Amino acid sequence: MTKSALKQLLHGDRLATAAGAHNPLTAALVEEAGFDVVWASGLEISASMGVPDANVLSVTECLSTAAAMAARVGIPVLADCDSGFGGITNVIHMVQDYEAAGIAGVCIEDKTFPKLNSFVAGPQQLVPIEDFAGKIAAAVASRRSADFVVVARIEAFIAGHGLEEALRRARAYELAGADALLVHSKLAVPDEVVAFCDHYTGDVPVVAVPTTYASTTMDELHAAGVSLAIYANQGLRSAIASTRETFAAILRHGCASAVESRLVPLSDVFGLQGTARMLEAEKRFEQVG
Ligand code: SPV
Ligand code: MG
Repeated sequence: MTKSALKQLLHGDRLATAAGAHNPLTAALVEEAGFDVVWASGLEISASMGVPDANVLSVTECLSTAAAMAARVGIPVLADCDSGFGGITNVIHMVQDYEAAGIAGVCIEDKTFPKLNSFVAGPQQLVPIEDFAGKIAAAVASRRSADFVVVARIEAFIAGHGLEEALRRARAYELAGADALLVHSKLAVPDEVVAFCDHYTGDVPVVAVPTTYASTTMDELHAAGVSLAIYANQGLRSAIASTRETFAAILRHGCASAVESRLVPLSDVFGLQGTARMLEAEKRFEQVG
């Protein structure tokens, strides 16, 4: 798949799906499972480094992780770039670097820098509409190819504003050239996202992250008008649950045999690492000389 695949997926007839990843291995699992897109999740990447999702990691760390994922998978990688790692100049360099690294697109959100994960309790700070529209325009103007996707993420609902504010921001970001609008919500029901889709009259595809409204189905999201659903952190959370159980069981039983039946065999790990491919290449090229 090429980079333009992400744009095609956003404009396709069916709901496109993405899942969160934090390294090339988890990106490979996203691809293997059959998702269309890897979401290089800021939450997952920062959690995997044991730090808060609050711009503690630098743009260089986030970029190198997303680039390593893009190098490993054949499906597009959409990189979560928080609020753009600073101001307009940061956004310009960010877009150039992410595009050069083979990443299919970036998503930036209309929060202040440093950002705070949307689900952390407490106030969330938005930047003025014009400021963020400027960042979107800068991102769009800085890409080399129109295939590189710029997603504008609206945090109005997360920050406690209503539909009018979300729609006002949607119009401004669309006008600034956004390729898609991610409308985020932390409700346990999809009502904000559905209301947004019902009242949004623009032309840009809508992206949703059904983390808290987890029982909303893909069919329901598609019927509401969502083009891309991002399952942003379920992989990480299942890994934490499973690793915890495994480690506790080893200590409880005093040996690892008790957990063996629920582990993947090492051959599975070797497969994900491309070991057979490596051995085959060594055999082929050793005989050249
Ligand atoms: C992420 O995966 O880092 C996201 C989605 O931005 S959320 O955590 O829901 O904010
Ligand atoms: Mg994030």
